[in-house]
Amino acid sequence: MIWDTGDAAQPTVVMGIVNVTPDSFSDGGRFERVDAAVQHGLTLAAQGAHLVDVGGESTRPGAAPVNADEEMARVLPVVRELAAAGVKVSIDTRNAVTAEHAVAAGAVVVNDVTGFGDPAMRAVTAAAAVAAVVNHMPTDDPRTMQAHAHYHDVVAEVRAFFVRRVLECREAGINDIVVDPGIGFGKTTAHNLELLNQLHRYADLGCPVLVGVSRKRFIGELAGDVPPAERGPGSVAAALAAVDRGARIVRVHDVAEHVQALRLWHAITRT
Ligand code: HH2
Repeated sequence: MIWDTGDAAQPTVVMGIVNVTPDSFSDGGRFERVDAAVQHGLTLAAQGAHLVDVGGESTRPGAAPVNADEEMARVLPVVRELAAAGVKVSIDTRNAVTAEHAVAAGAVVVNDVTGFGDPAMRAVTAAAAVAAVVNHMPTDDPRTMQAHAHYHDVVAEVRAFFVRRVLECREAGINDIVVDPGIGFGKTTAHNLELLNQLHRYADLGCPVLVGVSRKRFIGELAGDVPPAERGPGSVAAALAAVDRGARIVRVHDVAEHVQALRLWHAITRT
């Protein structure tokens, strides 16, 4: 089972982030080369990541879109090599054609930040019989998503989206579905905090909950204008709060730090 760590002492699944992009907000450019990205993925796996999430397009607010050919040129060799090395790979893409080739190259999870609104994305994922991460964002376009950060009740609206989209994914034939409230995707800091604090309200959906808070802007803001590379402690704190409220999977840059924190947190809370 992909969402089962097999370790009762540390049951939270840790998804390590490998960005093969020149412009990711926190580590852009560092892992642009294929071999460096593969090496980084192997390092994260050795540090205790249960799977690694490979992405070729930055989705930070205002990021430039990447066409699918360019995206595939970036990610497919990385997916292939990591999968061949025995690492479980998730493909972070909003393009069905990229997802299709990535699962053929060995990816076992499709992580679509636009939340599987594209029927082609649902069809590709169902045909490959791999898992889907359904992320919430209020519009399909990362460039304009912050303009859509308006909700009457953000927790309820995201929940309604999950109910609808999980049903559509099931109808398309996807069996393994994870939901993700999309922290930072068309959300203000207040929305992010409310979603994290109310995460337990998604427990009855029957899907594991994934949360991605690592190094995000709201952490820098609340910590007092801290740049991305220095947001590790705040990221760990936010991840633990999410796990406390039911998150099964955390998507993180700093794997070793999170694994250590999770071991301690679980040891204390199950005593
Ligand atoms: N966040 C980012 C990218 N993909 N996928 C899911 N399911 N949930 C998230 O919260 C999430 C995600 C953004 O973070 P990062 O990959 O570090 O940055 P960038 O998009 O700039 O590459």
